[in-house]
Amino acid sequence: MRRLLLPLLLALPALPAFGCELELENAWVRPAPPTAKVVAGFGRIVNPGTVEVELAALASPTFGRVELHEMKTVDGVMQMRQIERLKLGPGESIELAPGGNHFMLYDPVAPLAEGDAVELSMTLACDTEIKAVLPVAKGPIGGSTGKHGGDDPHRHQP
Ligand SMILES: [Cu+2]
Repeated sequence: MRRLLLPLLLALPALPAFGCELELENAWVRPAPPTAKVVAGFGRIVNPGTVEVELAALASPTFGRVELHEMKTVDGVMQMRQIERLKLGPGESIELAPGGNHFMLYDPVAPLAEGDAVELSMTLACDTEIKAVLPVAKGPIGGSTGKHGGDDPHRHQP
């Protein structure tokens, strides 16, 4: 085993920031009543690169604060908790969907209506900033969202 160890260590140089990026796919923000102090956003965060990427911060010019949340069952009760620093290895992704992980957007500066767009920036630990625009819609746009197929075709819940 010792003979194998050395070549392995040599094959792991300090990884440069090259290829450090995240993509946000099929993202959308759920419409909310004008009085809502918080709205939720969904989509899929993908690491298309060749290095591990760490999401350090989220922000939006039209919200006071943005967090990434996960749903956890604690003592039989569903609770949401902040994912402080999401890490995705090369090729990994995380799904944000109703009933599960989500963006939590606090304190909108103006009411959101369907058809609006929300700017979101993701700051990575490698000092890269990724900007995305999320449509305000009742479901992911560009997916197979049929108007007659009910409100939410994406039911991942058992
Ligand atoms: Cu939340």
